[in-house]
Amino acid sequence: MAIFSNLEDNIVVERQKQKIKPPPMYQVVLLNDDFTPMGFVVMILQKYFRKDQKASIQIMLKVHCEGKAICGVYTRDVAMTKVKQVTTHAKQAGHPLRCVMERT
Ligand code: TYC
Repeated sequence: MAIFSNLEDNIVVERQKQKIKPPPMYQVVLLNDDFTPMGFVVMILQKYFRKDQKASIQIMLKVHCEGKAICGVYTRDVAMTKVKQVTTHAKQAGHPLRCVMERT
């Protein structure tokens, strides 16, 4: 909204084109390795990405077979938090599981 005063001192209110854009989105991606147990990856998908057991197993198997898979798409801060949580949890458990974010 913009408010002007014209030559006759009238108040003129103009509606401006909305400039708000949707936020950039980031996909959180799990990467395959040869050591992290499958059950651990399934647990991670359930705990941090709110997937049910069937979806978690499907995503884990896609990573295992194809090298990577998308776990979810989030705004920047949420995606960064998920990457940190997964990486920290894996490290604490002694697994080399890698999780990264990519701009969509
Ligand atoms: N490839 C692992 C294994 O055979 C399983 C695995 C799946 C590891 C997904 C990481 O993101 C991953 N134990």
